[in-house]
Amino acid sequence: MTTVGPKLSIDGLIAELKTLGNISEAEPPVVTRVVFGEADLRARAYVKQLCADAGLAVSEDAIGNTFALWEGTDPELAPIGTGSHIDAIPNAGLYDGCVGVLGGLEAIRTLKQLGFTPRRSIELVIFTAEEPTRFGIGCLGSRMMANALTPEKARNLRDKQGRTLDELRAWAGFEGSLESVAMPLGRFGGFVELHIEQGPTLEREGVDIGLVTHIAAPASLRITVDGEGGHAGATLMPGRKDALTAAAELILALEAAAKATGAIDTVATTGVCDVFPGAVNSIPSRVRLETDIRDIDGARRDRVIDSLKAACIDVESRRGVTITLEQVNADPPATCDAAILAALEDSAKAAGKSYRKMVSRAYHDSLFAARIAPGAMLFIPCRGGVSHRPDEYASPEWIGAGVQILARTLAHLAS
Ligand code: HGY
Ligand code: MN
Ligand code: MN
Repeated sequence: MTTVGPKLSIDGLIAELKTLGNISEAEPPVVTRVVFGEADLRARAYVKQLCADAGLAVSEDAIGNTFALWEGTDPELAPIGTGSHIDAIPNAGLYDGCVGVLGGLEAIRTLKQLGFTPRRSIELVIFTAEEPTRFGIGCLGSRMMANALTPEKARNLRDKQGRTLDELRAWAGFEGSLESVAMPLGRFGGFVELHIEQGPTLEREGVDIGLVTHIAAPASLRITVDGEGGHAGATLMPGRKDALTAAAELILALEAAAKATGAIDTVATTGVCDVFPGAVNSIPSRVRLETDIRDIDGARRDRVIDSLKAACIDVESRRGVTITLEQVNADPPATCDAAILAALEDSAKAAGKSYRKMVSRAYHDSLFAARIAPGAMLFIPCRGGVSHRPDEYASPEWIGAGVQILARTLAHLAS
């Protein structure tokens, strides 16, 4: 039995994580749960029921950010928030996001079981669409809560089938004006997100808890390359305008630009490459790329973006193709709140857990929650640092330690 602090078991939490993981568009153990899809709705219903069973008041906003409130004795004070996301990219695992949502719920249940009474309310948040799969932009729910994406721009978001955010949210049952999603500064008295590290450091060093000081600055750009296409056999090589070989040059140029900064914190990936018409005997006439560029130093990341833009101009003129580039987002990095980090550090010490400070190379909803509240994150190890894969794994011991530190910290902040 894995316990949280004084003889409290998290076996129920481990079972809930497995149940949630089975709510998937793919065959378990593969987790695919794209926002506003059928599996997403079933997962939301499951988690909302767990929150209601725990005696929390559940509500949703116009795009499906979900709130589960444990009212404190002084409800006028801004609540202490915790939470994360339950949507999952294709071919993902059980723990990314879900540890922060179900672990946050477990921390609340543990505090209730121990007879703690919060002065400030404690609010569990399930952010809509942390993953960029559906609309190409990450942290949609928290981004709009922080007013970092206006309703006007949000209305223009479409998925690959051309369906708009409004169409999809209405289908999922979320009504109300997009203008109602934005929250004022101070909406939360503090925000703490529990998440798996999605990297190898904690496990490799044998450290129980990561205290996140900074969250890397993510940027995403869409590139469309238009060539001429044609018959693969009858079109001679001279004069071809092959969209895919042109795109291949851009993919390699992006990789080279990220490596050229010389900083280990600069990363760049071309994760999506759609080829049209996609027939073996037809020269590609159009290619759509989606690129992901990150760094904990925003200016250094932007220099990589500039190199990519320069490569687009060079390839376009040399190959006679037409290249259009759309910057989907280029967010600043977040600095976590020192007082909340200190509270997390005190909790780790009190629980006798080892910890270290670190940056988050993945982005999280805390990147935007930090714009409306003092916030910080705590990481637990994940096996081999693996994430965004079905073999993603966090042990009950690691999860138990994270829930215990979270519970202690929430109790401290809500007192
Ligand atoms: O891509 C990320 O960093 C996050 O897991 N969505
Ligand atoms: Mn993720
Ligand atoms: Mn995540």
